[in-house]
Amino acid sequence: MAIKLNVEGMTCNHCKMAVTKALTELEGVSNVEVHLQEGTVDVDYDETKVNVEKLKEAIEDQGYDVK
Ligand code: 9UX
Repeated sequence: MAIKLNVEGMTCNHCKMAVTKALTELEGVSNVEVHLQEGTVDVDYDETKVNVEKLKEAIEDQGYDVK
């Protein structure tokens, strides 16, 4: 499963690393691509192991808003 999330507040490379790490650590997430200029995050995940709500929580826990 692949999803593109709109994430507010990611502006520098540290933001990118924080979001990438938080998502990658979730079981079932296989790939994460943060696009700073677009304010988007592409996530590939196994929908039998994780869901969109969990992905959003992981991003929000890092201090960013998911639209
Ligand atoms: Mo960079 Mo991101 O100084 O919240 S860590 S903007």
